[in-house]
Amino acid sequence: MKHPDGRYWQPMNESTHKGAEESAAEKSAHVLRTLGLTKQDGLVIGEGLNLGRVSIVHGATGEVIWCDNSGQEFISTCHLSPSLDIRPVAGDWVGLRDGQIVVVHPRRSALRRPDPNGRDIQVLAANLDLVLLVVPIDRGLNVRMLERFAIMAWESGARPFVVLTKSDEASDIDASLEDTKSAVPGVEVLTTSSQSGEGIEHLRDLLHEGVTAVMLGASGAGKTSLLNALEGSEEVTRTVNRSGEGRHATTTRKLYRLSSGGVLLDIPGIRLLDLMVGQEGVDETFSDIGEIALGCRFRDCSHNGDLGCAVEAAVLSGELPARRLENWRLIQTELTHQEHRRSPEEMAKARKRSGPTTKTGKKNRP
Ligand SMILES: Nc1nc2c(ncn2[C@@H]2O[C@H](COP(=O)(O)OP(=O)(O)O)[C@@H](O)[C@H]2O)c(=O)[nH]1
Ligand SMILES: [Mg+2]
Ligand SMILES: [Zn+2]
Repeated sequence: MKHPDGRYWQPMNESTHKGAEESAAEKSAHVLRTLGLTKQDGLVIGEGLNLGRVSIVHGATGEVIWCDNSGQEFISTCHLSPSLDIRPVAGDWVGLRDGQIVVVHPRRSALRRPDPNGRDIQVLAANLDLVLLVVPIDRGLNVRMLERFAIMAWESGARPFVVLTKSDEASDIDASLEDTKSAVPGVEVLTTSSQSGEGIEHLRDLLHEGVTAVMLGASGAGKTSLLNALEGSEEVTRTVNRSGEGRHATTTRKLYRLSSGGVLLDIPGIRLLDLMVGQEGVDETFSDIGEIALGCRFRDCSHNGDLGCAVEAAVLSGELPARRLENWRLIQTELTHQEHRRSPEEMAKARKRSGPTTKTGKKNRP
């Protein structure tokens, strides 16, 4: 993204680069990288603005971690300019002028859920790379919940990744892994335990610099424990930047800079009712059904008593578990309900305002 007014920070200037002191541009770039800025964010807007990332928004103010022209980092509570046409959320990149959020940068992905009234869409977090689907397996896998988390993740435009938790208390890990693979085909899976430390190192590798992630999981799934396991031992030996300040000294309530370099945005625990259903997310999550459906006689086959239905034939032959088709039907019904509650015009407007969906996110597919 190019903008005539120039960049947030200037490209490194040769003479300052040669100097012994870290240039302001380098400092800013460093701070913004620790906040998760990547090339995909296309960080360009008008002059006289400072770039920052939103940690949390309360009413008419937002907490923003930002950088001034000298490359110094600040955390400020900023008013939302009345001229904003979009309400910023955690993870948004914003332009600040005189302590006010005056620009919300276009989002490259956004996690959404239906508003309590069911008519609007609430954006939970923006500019994500990774949505960790945090699901416990101490009492076996809740397949329906995982499917629904996956749909919501695919709808966000970010990459879903399954984190199975509490493996230390699971009686049959292999069965849960199998269930996961059939519930969300093609999505990567990691088994973890915050108790034994299993999978934690892998999770750290995943959450490296430049990656912004959220944990999508029910209350009690083990999200806070994972965060503690991730940070626990590393906190002590965390890297210190050249100015001598701890890189991760600043942890705000909703935006965590992990010792592994990535950024974790804290979102509320999700209940099944909150789940946002969208056709693209359903198609991605049920890609196995989609593939079999290519063999249905009619393109608009509803896989429900239709003539020449390959999906129902696959259930009869045992190729497709009956439960899988049942879940797909339930979700299709729910999708119709959600869409009826919102007018199509509202849906289109909300999408346009709140960022792209899987259409643009497909390139992130693992
Ligand atoms: N055995 C076991 N218990 C865990 C593990 N992770 C979390 N728990 C327990 O599960 C409960 C909920 O964990 P918490 O991290 O608070 O879940 P959150 O609501 O998703 O943040 C707590 O009692 C934890 O001690 C784990 O890996 N193994
Ligand atoms: Mg928690
Ligand atoms: Zn069919």
